[in-house]
Amino acid sequence: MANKRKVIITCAVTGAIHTPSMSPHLPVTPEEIAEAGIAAAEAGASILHLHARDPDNGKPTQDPAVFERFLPRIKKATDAVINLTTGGSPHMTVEERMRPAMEFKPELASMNMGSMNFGLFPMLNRYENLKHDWERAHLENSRDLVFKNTFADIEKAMILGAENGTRFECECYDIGHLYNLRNLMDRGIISGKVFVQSVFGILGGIGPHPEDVMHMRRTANRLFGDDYEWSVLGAGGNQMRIAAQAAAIGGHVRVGLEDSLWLSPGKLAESNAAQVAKVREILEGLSFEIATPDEAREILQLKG
Ligand code: KMH
Ligand code: ZN
Repeated sequence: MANKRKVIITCAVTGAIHTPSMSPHLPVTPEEIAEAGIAAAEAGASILHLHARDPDNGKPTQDPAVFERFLPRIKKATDAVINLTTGGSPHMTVEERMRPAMEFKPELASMNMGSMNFGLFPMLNRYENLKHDWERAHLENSRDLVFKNTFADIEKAMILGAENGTRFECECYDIGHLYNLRNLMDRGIISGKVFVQSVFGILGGIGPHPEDVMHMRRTANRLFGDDYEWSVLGAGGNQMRIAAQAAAIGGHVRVGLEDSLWLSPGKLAESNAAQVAKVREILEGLSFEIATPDEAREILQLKG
């Protein structure tokens, strides 16, 4: 008999980690971000996690005016849950990172659950010809970068977001981040069902080994019991493998060019929709059904 559990697919369309020189398919302009988001939703993503980029050089920006150029188009064409980043880029200040969520009051916003090293510099070995100066600095400067998310930062952002009815994709890059979230729950800073997005394979966080995925799941089960929904994202080439493993043990999945530029080893993903279609095929092959946007709203207790 088919397993009737509904799996939520999030698509993270462009992000702030990869840069335009790494793939010609990375959405950069508002038009490209809108088209990519709409196609991903049509392919089966019920949540769209969105960042913006400067249309001229692809550098991440949190300027609400740039979000304004693609959000209405996506909202008109899809009923996908809009999830705006508060992570922005690890190089930005916390205040800068909060601007789009404060302006647009989305159903969901990302919330990074701890400060950490965020090592992007190993990518310098892979990409020698970077078109824009900012791309090299972005990778090089990550040797000495702390992605700052103190308890004060998280509390302030969560309280401000909650006033707007926004709920959070709580991004946990390591086991300690689960304990941070538990502490926020215990102090009433966040309540209701929490949405944990476990991130595997960022240098500075937990690795992508199957044992890491199991450890994350077991710890989250112990800390949160029935009070959470779990999703995973695997960075780079770990994306599909981690999605399949996590789905098999009760997880939802996140794909998209923010997290991986690849469709399979050595083959760039030509679109976000291609990754959504691939993970959908894997999930349906495992006899799972895919959650619609309204089912995702219900599962995650969103304002709708
Ligand atoms: N880029 C990811 C590893 C955020 O937008 O808040 C995590 C992320 C951060 O999605
Ligand atoms: Zn993001």
